[in-house]
Amino acid sequence: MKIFFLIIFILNSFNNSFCDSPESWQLGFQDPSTPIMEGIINLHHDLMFFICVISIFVTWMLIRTLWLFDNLQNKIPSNLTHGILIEIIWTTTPALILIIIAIPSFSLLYAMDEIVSPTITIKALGHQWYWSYEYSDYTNENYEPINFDSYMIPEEDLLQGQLRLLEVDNRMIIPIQTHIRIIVSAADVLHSWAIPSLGIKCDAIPGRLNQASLFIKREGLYYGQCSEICGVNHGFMPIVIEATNLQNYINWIAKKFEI
Ligand SMILES: [Cu+2]
Repeated sequence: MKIFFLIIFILNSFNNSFCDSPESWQLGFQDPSTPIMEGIINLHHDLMFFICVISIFVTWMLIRTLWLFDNLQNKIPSNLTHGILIEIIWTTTPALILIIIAIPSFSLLYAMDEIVSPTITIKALGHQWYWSYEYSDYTNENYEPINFDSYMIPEEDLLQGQLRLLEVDNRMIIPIQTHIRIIVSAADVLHSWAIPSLGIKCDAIPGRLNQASLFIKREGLYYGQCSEICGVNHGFMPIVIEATNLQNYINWIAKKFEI
């Protein structure tokens, strides 16, 4: 059995494909594709260190207290009611830990809000129950922007290898290594535009424009889902982003205008 797991482990370490969609029994994060998602994962790992240390310390204290609260274990009980030193320690230590946690947390929060002069602006609009995308930077001779709807592919139409409840008919295509601004809104009710690998979760609110910035580092297919309960088909309005190189992106844009 051990050898079996060892073989799986070795084979896995040779696997250089990325996890950009949910997997069965997955417990960890999907692989990051933006600097923001890398930051989120790093912050999670930093916090996990403090969580482990505090949990172990508190458990040890609880067990020790229960064990010693007994006249057989502890013949002469302590009659201490006040202690300045211990009060200082148990006030300053948690405060210090909170400050240590706050610094990377706030820097990540502000980094998420930063919009670095975007090259492309794309609008993502939530509907009951699909997403539509508008590339307002490019217009045809009638000043109409590129605009298309993105519906989930029903289970019976899926091709071999396609992901159930995650595949769409028209993917949102964007170039890699480019600063992109996403403007998120909704046409009817609340939705939320969320893609785990990109570290984005942006509420889509009717009558309001929310913005998020994107800088995708590698090519790939990124899968996300609506993350604000929006009605019966909430679970059937996935998001698929195809990140490709600049030339492919330009060809795709050009093709949109040929039709
Ligand atoms: Cu929804």
